[in-house]
Amino acid sequence: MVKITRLSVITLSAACVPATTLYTGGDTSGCGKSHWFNGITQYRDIQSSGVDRSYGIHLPSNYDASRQYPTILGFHGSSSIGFFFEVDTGFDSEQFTGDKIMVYPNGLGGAWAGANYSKATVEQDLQFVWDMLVDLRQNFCIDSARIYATGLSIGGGFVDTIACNATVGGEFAAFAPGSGSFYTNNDENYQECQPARVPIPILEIHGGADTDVRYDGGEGEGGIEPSIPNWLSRWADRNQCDEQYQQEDLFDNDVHHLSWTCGGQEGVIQHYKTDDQKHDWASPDINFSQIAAGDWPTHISATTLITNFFMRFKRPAA
Ligand SMILES: *[C@@H]1O[C@H](CO)[C@@H](O)[C@H](O)[C@H]1NC(C)=O
Ligand SMILES: *[C@@H]1O[C@H](CO)[C@@H](O)[C@H](O)[C@H]1NC(C)=O
Ligand SMILES: CC(=O)N[C@H]1CO[C@H](CO)[C@@H](O)[C@@H]1O
Repeated sequence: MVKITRLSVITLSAACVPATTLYTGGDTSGCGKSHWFNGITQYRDIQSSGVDRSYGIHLPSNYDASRQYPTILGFHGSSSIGFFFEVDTGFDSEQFTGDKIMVYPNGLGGAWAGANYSKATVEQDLQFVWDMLVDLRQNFCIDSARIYATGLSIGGGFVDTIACNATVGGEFAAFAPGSGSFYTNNDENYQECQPARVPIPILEIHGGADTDVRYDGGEGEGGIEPSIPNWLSRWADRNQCDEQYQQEDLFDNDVHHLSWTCGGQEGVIQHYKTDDQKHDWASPDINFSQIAAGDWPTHISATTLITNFFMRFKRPAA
């Protein structure tokens, strides 16, 4: 918190100086390189931990190689690929990312590390994220203060795994799992999760009717999962948030929005519980993840909420 000692001087300058100094350390060697087929997803192959990996990248249709763009990585659910996450979420549409770079990594064996069925180890997948960030910065014009991660199901769980690793997670400004299955960092006293800084902005959206990754936790397909309230309270502890969160009940009490104030900053941790939603991506327009889960559209759009959440946060300088 800024302690105001000389009111007249400080209030004048406060209006034009950002509250925190932003990170400017990211490699910008990819700026100035032009690309073909902007506005259409392209695929890139990289080697990571000696294995062939790939990801899709969607540039704005009017991509300007001299402008640094916010960049969102979207991690798909299990038995899937980046393409399906792209279609289910609609992140590529102009209203969400007309002015951003979208990245859709592909997991080994259609999944991400953390579950007992995962093909990659946590170390391998974290290394892949690191190597992908290097490749992105060397080839595209990335704003390193505005890199974000979202994901669905095990992809959401892996977003949490990234957030808990100081080195790799430290590269990101904010995180947002959807219907996350949180298989990692569930050690007894929760000491394994070591985020890069306090606070780490994080938003989770979860269906109360999710029978795959149950709101109350327990045995999941790939291991034991914490209850969502437990997972949230752990992040509230790590982020040194006020104990009491704000809750608003929306849409005739079908949707519950929880918000934590951390270090005086409102809404650093946020959560939406949609009572009727099953295991899928929350959206008012039906998508394939809802059809696969035998579900219907819901009141809220995870894509809108997550995009708006991300845009509030930038990575501070170390
Ligand atoms: C983060 O992940 C990398 C890659 O797996 C690993 O080498 C490193 O030890 C991890 N760092 C921390 C602080 O856990
Ligand atoms: C993975 O964990 C779940 C939940 O504990 C269990 O039901 C399943 O049998 C395990 N699968 C494997 C391959 O170990
Ligand atoms: C297949 C399909 O209709 N997908 C939709 C799922 O929801 C997103 C976001 O609301 C839409 O953009 C997709 O078109």
